[in-house]
Amino acid sequence: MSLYSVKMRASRDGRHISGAERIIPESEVATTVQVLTQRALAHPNGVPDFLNVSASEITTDIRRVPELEVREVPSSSTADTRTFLTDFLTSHGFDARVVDKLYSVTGLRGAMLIDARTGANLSPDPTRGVRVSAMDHVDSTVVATKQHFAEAIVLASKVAAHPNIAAELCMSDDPDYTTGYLTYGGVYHRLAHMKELGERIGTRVFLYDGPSSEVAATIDYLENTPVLVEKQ
Ligand code: WAQ
Ligand code: MG
Repeated sequence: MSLYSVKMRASRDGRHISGAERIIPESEVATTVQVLTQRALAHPNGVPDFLNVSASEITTDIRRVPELEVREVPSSSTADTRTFLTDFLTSHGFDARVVDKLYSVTGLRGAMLIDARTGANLSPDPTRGVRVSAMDHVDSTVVATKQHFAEAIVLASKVAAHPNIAAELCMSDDPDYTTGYLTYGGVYHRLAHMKELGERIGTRVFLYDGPSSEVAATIDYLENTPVLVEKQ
């Protein structure tokens, strides 16, 4: 049976509210479209004035990539987490000002693609960001509510599988979800207290470390190459 890539995104006044990505068999398209539509209409960030759900048959090869290893990082406050991020980036040769970007940008439907060496924004449209799509876990199931961790590890594993992406930082923009992550070197560092409960900030940063001639191909992989994530 053919597989479909299903995408949902919802916004109000051009500002991102929610989105989701799935790869599912044809027999699950109808249910998935309905479930994701309901999810978009019941999001804590507000009721959308624009909602798009699409399903397209996958006609190219699907890549399988390994699920990242998860490591829980102890933290008892947002100050702790910010210190961990700054120290980690600095000690791995990145510019720690990336952390300030994570805490100051909100409302993109994609991620900021930032040059890991210069800090320059490489996103073709910085107001939109780069939206990773066409991915799922090999063992996923259709569920009505958002599964923050399960969905994040799929996105992070697809992104980290590209050799030109050195690291990713993520803070949920959902006001009731304060756990975020930093990926680097095949590890998903899970961070409690990424922000204070109730805050409406949140974004993603991908650190690009590769030839400038390969930026477009890397974005094409992130947006379009169908990927299934599997546990090792
Ligand atoms: N591609 C690129 N960027 C995205 C995508 C995507 N498909 N989906 C979301 N973003 C960006 C966008 O800027 C959002 O505003 C931001 O990320 C946050 O998205 O281990 O829920 O869906 O428990 O709110 C992390 C789980 C959950 C941590 C992250 O992000 C854990 C989350 P949200
Ligand atoms: Mg969100």
